[in-house]
Amino acid sequence: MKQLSRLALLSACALAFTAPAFAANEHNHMHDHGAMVMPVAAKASAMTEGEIKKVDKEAGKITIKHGPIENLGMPNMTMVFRAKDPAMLDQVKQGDKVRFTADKVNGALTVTKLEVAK
Ligand SMILES: [Cu+2]
Repeated sequence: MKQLSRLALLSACALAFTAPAFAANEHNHMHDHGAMVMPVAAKASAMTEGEIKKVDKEAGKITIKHGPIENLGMPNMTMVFRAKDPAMLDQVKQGDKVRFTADKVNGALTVTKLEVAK
């Protein structure tokens, strides 16, 4: 009996630990497999929500009012990013709500993935 209740407690803990990781990754289908194995890494690459403030195709830059970006340790703010791929700038316009991932590429904060939120 003692053994059994201890086992039940352990599985309850495991469940509590696992559930938020799955919930956080529902947005991020690309990383579903990673989430199974490494929840922490998957969480770091979760997409951030934002709104396009300005698109500068000539400079290859994009201004986004964004929510917290966990992998960069950033709070909400409006800032300029470089676009990893110039084609990204054709996908969006001022006022669009987007989801994106950003990272430091050669020292510059760069949008590495961008999609319009539906
Ligand atoms: Cu920022």
